[in-house]
Amino acid sequence: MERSLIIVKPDAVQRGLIGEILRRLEQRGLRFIGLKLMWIDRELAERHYAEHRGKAFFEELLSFITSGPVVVGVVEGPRAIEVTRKTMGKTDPAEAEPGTIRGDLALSIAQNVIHGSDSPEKAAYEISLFFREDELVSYERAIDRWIMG
Ligand SMILES: Nc1nc2c(ncn2[C@@H]2O[C@H](COP(=O)(O)OP(=O)(O)OP(=O)(O)O)[C@@H](O)[C@H]2O)c(=O)[nH]1
Ligand SMILES: [Mg+2]
Repeated sequence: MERSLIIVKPDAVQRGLIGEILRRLEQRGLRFIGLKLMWIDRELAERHYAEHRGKAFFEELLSFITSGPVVVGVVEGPRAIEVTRKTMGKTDPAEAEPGTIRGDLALSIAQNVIHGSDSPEKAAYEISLFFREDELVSYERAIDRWIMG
């Protein structure tokens, strides 16, 4: 079982796509064990995107992710990191396949509607940035034996 951090980015919140994006992950079978709406401040944004410090788009990335409220969540499931990334589609929506979140809902690499962790190490780090341990809820759904079996 793996966990991944997802962020419904400010563009998606403004466009009224929170439900649509969460729906796709939920219908894939992933189990939400943490979920909240928040406004990311600059300090948290810098820690979350530390790997991109020094890149040409770093300032633009920080100002975008702090430009409005986001929804952050933790999903759980077998190979949840890879499954989430495949469901999201490629980083540049122009290259993302139709049927993926970005391939259906986005056009611009700077405004690509969703974030998902890209490795188990990053997932653990990102989850700890956004959620306290007591905000994550361990449970099983009755249906899980038909999804995660
Ligand atoms: N403006 C701009 N933003 C970029 C560019 N490349 C990447 N980004 C943004 O930076 C984010 C992080 O880049 P990556 O971590 O490489 O891509 P990713 O893992 O698919 O996306 P995240 O899930 O958001 O981390 C991307 O989601 C984009 O929004 C770029 O060339 N220009
Ligand atoms: Mg990334």
